[in-house]
Amino acid sequence: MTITDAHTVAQSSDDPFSAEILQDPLPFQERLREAGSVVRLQTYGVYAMGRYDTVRSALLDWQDFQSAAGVGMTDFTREKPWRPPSLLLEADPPHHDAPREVLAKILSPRSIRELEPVWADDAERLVDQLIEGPLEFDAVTHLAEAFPLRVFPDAVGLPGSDRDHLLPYGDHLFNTFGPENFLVQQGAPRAPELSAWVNAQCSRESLAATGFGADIWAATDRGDITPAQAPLIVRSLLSAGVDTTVHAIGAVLHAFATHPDQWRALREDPRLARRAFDEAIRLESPVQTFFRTTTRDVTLHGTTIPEGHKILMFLGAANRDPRRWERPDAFDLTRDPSGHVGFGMGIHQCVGQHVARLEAGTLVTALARRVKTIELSGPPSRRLNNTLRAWESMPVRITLE
Ligand code: HEM
Ligand code: OVM
Repeated sequence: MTITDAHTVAQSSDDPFSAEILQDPLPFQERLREAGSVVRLQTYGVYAMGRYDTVRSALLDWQDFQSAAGVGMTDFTREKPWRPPSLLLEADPPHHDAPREVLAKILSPRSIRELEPVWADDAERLVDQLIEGPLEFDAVTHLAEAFPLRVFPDAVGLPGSDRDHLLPYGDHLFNTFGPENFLVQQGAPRAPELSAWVNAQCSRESLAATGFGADIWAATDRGDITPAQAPLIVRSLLSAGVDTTVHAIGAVLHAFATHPDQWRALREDPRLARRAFDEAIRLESPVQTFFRTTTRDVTLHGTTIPEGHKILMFLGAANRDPRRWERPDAFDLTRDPSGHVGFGMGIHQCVGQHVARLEAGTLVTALARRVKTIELSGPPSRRLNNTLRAWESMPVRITLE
């Protein structure tokens, strides 16, 4: 990484989508923050930012940094996207407004309150089931995947038993926000089949009479959105709602398994469950990156990003920026993690964040009731993904009260 003067842009020859950096992105992220506010990635000819202030400002500035050209590396104004663009994630105002308003209402804290007792009960039953078996198990399959796959498709109103298709679909989708590298190539053969399956779940007829899916279709009856928009908005839930929470729950479980003092603190004060989840999101940033595209020449701290260029925002780097966070690498339940950008910021800030917090909150609370200690019983392994910071497996051992 060379740092050049203020009139030319800092450059980096690192490839953040290489297997080596995806395996452990933290050293690269530090180099990125240190190199400057805006750094050009020579491998791809795109710009990158990793400092908290810069990432936060860019997220808030949707006028200069648009999403409609795609939030991956592909520029939708030059290249055809692999699937029709999302009406939320890959849209700008005014098109973004109506879908966002509809979904924000359906997923608001108030609307999802009725799910709390249901999910709390589901979480207790999952934990009860689990602790009847061996007390050494894989926390990815048995908890991080099992719980979201049990509760979220039900809440959307998906019928059927093939809900496990959601995981490889999401894995591939999040890979496609990066370059067309080995990870995209690995996922490509199954993509048409998985995509067709997901699209088929989005019609009014395939969805249950109640649930988030039905709520989205009901908004067409009121004229809040058009019937052509509804299936794509349901698709957003199925795209963004599963792998994210799986790896976020993985993150909080890993944090507790490696910080026994924090687990004890949680058990003493179970109200800390939600703070623990946000602190784990800050620390791990399960969604590591998103791109924007400049709508004009934008000058930041002396560096001009020309119009029509892609900028890669490192949420993960911003969430560990020592300029913003004290002891950024510590998992610390006495800290206030609010203001982290793990859910984004501004008009695209995660519309599903209350759902995610409810899922994790009910699961962590159920675990804290029964589980006295949780520790790694072997080395966990990463699942590489161009966007997600994910676990493939996490062997743990628990002891009970
Ligand atoms: C947007 C992260 C869970 C649905 C976002 C964004 C981030 C994010 C960073 C901002 C994208 C941008 O600025 O371009 C996460 C994380 C989750 C999570 C870390 C889990 C802990 C969920 C869930 C749902 C969901 C459970 C659905 C129920 C969405 C949608 C958007 C979004 C539809 C697009 C919103 C818009 O563009 O207006 N999420 N998400 N997410 N998220 Fe989440
Ligand atoms: C969508 C979508 C897909 C992936 C992620 C996301 C994190 C949204 O289709 O709207 O937000």
